[in-house]
Amino acid sequence: MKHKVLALIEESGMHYISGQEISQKLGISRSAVWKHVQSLRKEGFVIDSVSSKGYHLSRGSTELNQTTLDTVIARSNFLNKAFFHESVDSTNQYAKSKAMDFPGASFIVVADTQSKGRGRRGRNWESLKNTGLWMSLLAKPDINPEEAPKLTLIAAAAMAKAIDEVADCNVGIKWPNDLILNGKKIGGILTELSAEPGYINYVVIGIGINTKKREFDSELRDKATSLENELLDYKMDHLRILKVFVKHFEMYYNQFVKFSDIEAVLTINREKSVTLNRTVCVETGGETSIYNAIRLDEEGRLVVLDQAGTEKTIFFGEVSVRGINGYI
Ligand code: BT5
Repeated sequence: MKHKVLALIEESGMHYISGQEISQKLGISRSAVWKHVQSLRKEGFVIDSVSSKGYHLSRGSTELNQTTLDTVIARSNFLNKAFFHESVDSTNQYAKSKAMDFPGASFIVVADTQSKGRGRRGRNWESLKNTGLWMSLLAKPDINPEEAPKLTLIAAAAMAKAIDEVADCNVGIKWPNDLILNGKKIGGILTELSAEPGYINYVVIGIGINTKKREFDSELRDKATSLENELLDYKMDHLRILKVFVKHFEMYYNQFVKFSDIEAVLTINREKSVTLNRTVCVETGGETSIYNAIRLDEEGRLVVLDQAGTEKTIFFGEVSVRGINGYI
């Protein structure tokens, strides 16, 4: 309930909201509202109160914790639950372990650190404490399992836009799941599916974003970077990135699940692509082939040209883009 009180005070922005209005909207007494406000103040929220006007948030928290994560959920019409942890093995793994405990629910899991963060195909994802935003969304969309890879494109578009807005930069997308800044990887997406033929039990979309200024070890130095490493003016603010991401994700997700429409998502993926018009190596079944990437089709698949000029469509398989220098 505390986060709902906070969400209402936050929503009123520059204006005061009366204790009466909060108590009516949430169906609790005015003294209960007051107790929640007191408890929020203890957590560092600076909430002014004026007897004839009500409450006003003069300084919110920028910290991402269970309370602030709950306010994101309170505003969402898609997410029902949030789990914040200091440490987990993997937020994707944790989300999966909770999938059956909350039938019908969509939820978000965030952790400060992961001891076994994972990339695609069992690869490692380095997730040191307080160096990045490590999160997973679990949803139960009523779509054909074959459509699930589109959720990676939706997450890429929503996160790239969120980071652009919050950190004032221009994030690129390396098809289908890498987020790129200044030629290096700042983030990756891992979408995992539990399905039966024609039916999705749940899908988990895991996203990792490097935010904090830091040195990467020798394996990652040439290809990984973080927002603070690249952007002088940016100071890590996971809460803001998450809020803006959820807003965009929800919009694209609803459009997709309700109307099978990913047009806006494709436009962003095309505009932000660091893959198109480049030479790409495509690895399938241990074999690597070289193509020219020419477009994303209406399903979000990568269309390439082989050496003989014949078009081929890539959906699955590994794509690594060959650059002259650096990671892309
Ligand atoms: C990915 O895989 O890029 C998907 C990464 C998803 C991570 C999130 S964090 C929250 C959630 N919970 C999880 O357990 N996972 C998700 P892939 O395309 O396979 O890239 C993996 C490769 O990226 C590794 O083999 C490394 O080379 C490199 N890598 C590892 N850690 C990195 C980091 N922190 N930043 C940039 N690159 C990294």
